Amino acid sequence: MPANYSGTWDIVDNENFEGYMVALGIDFATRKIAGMLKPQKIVEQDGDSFNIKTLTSFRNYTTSFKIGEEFEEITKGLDNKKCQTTVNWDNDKLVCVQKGEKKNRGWTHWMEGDTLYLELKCEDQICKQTYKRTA
Ligand code: YOG
Repeated sequence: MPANYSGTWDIVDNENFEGYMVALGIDFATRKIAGMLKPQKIVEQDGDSFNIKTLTSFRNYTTSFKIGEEFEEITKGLDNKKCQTTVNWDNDKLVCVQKGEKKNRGWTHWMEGDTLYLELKCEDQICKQTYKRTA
């Protein structure tokens, strides 16, 4: 049985989001707005099938995937790039690789009780986010 990430999660910590956004090539004005946001994640999971919504007052972003199946991800409303994306289990961690223009791009999720962790990486930057379950 894989871990179940389903739930509603609110951000409580966001370390080096600025560096991650710079690495993605996000312009200054957009970074200033984005840096103020308090994203909420809504995860719907059925076994190896996922729908992850990242919701904010500025923009929303949704991705759907099945574990181990590469798909074309368009990061619409983020840096607007095309990636060949694959998400795999590493024990109970979710490990995403986003192949595309940017080197070393991807993210990892893991859970400890009612805390959800997310590390986002791009090139030499790592952003560390922490979320608490609210539903
Ligand atoms: O999540 O890949 O949970 O997709 C990363 C924002 C700000 C837009 C959000 C809107 C990167 C302007 C998605 C922020 C910054 C700044 C919320 C993170 C880019 C543009 C939509 C992500 C995964 C894992 C699932």
